[in-house]
Amino acid sequence: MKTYVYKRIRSPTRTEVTRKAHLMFTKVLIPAAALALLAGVAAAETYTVEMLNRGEAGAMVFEPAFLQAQPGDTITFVPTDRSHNSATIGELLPEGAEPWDGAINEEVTVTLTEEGLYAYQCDPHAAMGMVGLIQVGAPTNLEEVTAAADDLRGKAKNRMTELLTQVTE
Ligand SMILES: [Cu+2]
Repeated sequence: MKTYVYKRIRSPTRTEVTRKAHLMFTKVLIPAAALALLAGVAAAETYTVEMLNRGEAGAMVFEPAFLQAQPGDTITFVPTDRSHNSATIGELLPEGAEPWDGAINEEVTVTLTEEGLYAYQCDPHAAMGMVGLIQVGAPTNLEEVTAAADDLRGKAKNRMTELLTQVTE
């Protein structure tokens, strides 16, 4: 007598279905989320500010002297011409923000994480008006910087006052 062996074709059990969904989650969805996160980080902008003997605004300038950025953006100050530096002015930066103090002829790169205004200058040429302003997000310290701009020496006062008019609330 012949015996037939039937191979049972079974439908997936509940555990298998759950397992498949789990694999889908770990193999597809988590990497997708990670990529989206990475894309968010990569979206941070990088700006370049040149230090010049002469620019569109006249002699001894940062160009652009006013910059609007977002938290996490990076700014590089490039010593295109010699004998300049970039350094924050006293306390004229947002609370909790890191000051910077570049040496003469030094290329400085800063990542700005705190919202507010960052006022900076070139030490040897500040009185000639070589100052700059960066707005990161909302101008949280606008009052302080506006009040302090009055105390700046020489042409620095005029230029900083002009830069402050470009701040948007
Ligand atoms: Cu300078």
